[in-house]
Amino acid sequence: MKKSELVQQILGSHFGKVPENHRTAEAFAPSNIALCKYWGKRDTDLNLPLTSSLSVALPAFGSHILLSVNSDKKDEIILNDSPVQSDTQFYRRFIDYINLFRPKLSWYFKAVIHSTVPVSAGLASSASGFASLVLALNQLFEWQFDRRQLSVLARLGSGSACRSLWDGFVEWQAGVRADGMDSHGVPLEQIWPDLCLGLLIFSVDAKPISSREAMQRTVQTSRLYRDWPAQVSSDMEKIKKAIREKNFLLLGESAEANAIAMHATMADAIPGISYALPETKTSIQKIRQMRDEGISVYFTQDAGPNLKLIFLRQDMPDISRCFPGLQVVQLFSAGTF
Ligand code: 2P0
Repeated sequence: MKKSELVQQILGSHFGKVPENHRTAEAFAPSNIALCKYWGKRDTDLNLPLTSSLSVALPAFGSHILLSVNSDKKDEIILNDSPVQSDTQFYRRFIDYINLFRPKLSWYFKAVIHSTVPVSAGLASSASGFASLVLALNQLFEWQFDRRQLSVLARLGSGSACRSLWDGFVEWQAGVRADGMDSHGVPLEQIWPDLCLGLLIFSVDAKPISSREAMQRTVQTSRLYRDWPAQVSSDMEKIKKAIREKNFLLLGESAEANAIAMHATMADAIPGISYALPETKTSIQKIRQMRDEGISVYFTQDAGPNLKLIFLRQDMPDISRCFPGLQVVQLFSAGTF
């Protein structure tokens, strides 16, 4: 099934309808960091994953959008106060997505976006971007869809966006259906106020290879990828148990092992893929050394060189001392420390 057919099916009688009130819709969605990663698709058009994944939201980092009808007869995107040029990948991805919902060819959108997430830095800017956009579309067109339906729609923009419709822990259940209607985020009810995440940013430059391309190459060429689904099943169980029981050691060990296994599948792809910078490697060594000294800190790494440290609030002073540039994010009440 093609993306456009699926959107028509989901929108039903809303499809092609121009809203009566031409007001401005406003929405915010947080970024999210996976503790159990999404890496590999069973359907590249619908962004259907081969395995489930689990993330935690970063409420202080995300995308805020004002979406309205543009009377100027052209699509217009303003990102962080600057117009986005039509020859950029950002513009094309945004317009390709919004075309799925355009009620008439003569209908144009204006989107004013403020993102507090560095674009293309492995901090999931597309996740909060597409999630906020779908929330705004839901308002503008008065669909009144629930979050799970919106999660399905956000996934069509970017897989990880389906986890950005909620705060806190969210499981993206892979689902089995060919149309992907059972592949969406499901929020976990547990909260963990003492859990902290620290961002260790070494570079905000665009990645040498997009995560989309990297995961596709990994699925197609990496022999180690054969073991990935079993690794995810086992890590997912451990991470959910750790969250239920507030067992920090189990959470840290399982999330870190999951990230290491994901990067191993990439290294094994042909040609091999590595996102690490020298600073990534020395910081990983430092984290291991800190653990040897009794400080409970773990890391996860996405499709980029930056690291996200996982630790408990009580250890924040020690960890901030060892990593002076660390940006600590509160996960269960908005703000940074
Ligand atoms: C994740 N990543 O679970 C994993 C870990 C990167 C590494 O989700 O092709 O931008 O748009 O579905 O969502 C990045 O992948 O990819 C990602 P598409 P997406 O957070």
